[in-house]
Amino acid sequence: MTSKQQKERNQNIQVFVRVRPLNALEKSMKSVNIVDCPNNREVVVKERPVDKITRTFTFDRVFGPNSRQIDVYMSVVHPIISEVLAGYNCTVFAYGQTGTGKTFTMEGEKSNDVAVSWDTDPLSGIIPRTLSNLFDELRIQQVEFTVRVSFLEIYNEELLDLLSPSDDSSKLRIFEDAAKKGSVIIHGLEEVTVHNKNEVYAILERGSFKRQTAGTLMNAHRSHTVFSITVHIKENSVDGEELLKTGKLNLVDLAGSENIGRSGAVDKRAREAGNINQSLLTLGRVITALVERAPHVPYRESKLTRLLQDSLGGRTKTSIIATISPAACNAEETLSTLDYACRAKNITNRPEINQK
Ligand code: ADP
Ligand code: ZZD
Repeated sequence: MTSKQQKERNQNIQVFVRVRPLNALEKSMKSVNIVDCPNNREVVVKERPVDKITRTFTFDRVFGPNSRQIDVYMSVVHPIISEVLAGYNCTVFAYGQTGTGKTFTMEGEKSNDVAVSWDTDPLSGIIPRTLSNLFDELRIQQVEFTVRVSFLEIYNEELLDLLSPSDDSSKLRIFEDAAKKGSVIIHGLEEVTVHNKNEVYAILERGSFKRQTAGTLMNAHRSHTVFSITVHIKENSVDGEELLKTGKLNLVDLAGSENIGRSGAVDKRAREAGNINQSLLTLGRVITALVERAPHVPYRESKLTRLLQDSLGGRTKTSIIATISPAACNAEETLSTLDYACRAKNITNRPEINQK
């Protein structure tokens, strides 16, 4: 392969920003809006409104406070569905301060109106939309397929299986996949086969219910959730040969990024309070090592980065959605998130189709 071809296969991580609307708390504090989205690629932060100092950041796409769930889905995830069906592995991360809309974006919420079904709910987020859209696409393509999903929580470097009927997650273990460099297998993880769209909602409900019941022990702000969808497709080529393709999509809702300072180090107060999130910290270090092209990348130092190693500098197509608040009172965290997201634009992956 020529070096030009090699370069062509390299693909930067795609980075998106979503700004949520000013919320009631911020309004009651009389905190003003300091974030402006002049067009769909730029976000401008009034760092010090008094002396008109602003900072401008550019991304693959910026979603303003009036953006809808469907807008984010159509720009970020819809194009990925065909990649997954072609046999690529893809990952979408949500990164940002607690309360800025990571879960709203990745999962969504249910409208109060009971007449609205989950797959037409305007508030439904990326996970339900992806499953609904995936089954539509598979039906159109008229191929033989299987869809499997898993739903995992990482809290304090422990794994919790959100789809397992058992309360015991101690049997979950991460193994390197000998057949595929950079990818891992989680032994004991429940992989639920979803036969059609009608089965989706009950499975999501089960996962979110289990998380809530475990949630009394776990701090939602500090846990990461990974929802994975694996699609196996059997196709007959023109000359009658059987073709097997596998694609996977990981949808990752990261723990709140507060406490991780702008330099990527843990904030001093957080450290003293024992609020060190090993997985989030290591994610930052992995990104730093990759953008600086350091010889050693510390993937093995946390559960999250071990699980998602292939998404960071590997063979997966990766996107990040950074979520921010528009309020002056959150300026520090907002700038920190935007700096982090900007740095991540420099990571390159070399996506490859899974062959059989
Ligand atoms: P996070 O997961 O980042 O902690 P959440 O998704 O829980 O944040 O969002 C915090 C609150 O803000 C929720 O009440 C949610 O409904 C609201 N919210 C978040 N993003 C948006 C948005 N883009 N539009 C409207 N409301 C939003
Ligand atoms: N964000 C909600 C779940 C939560 O924090 O519990 S919203 C979406 C993805 C994965 C799991 C659940 C959901 C969610 C839901 C809520 C309640 C019961 C079942 C599912 C949802 C919301 C809108 C459309 C479909 C699924």
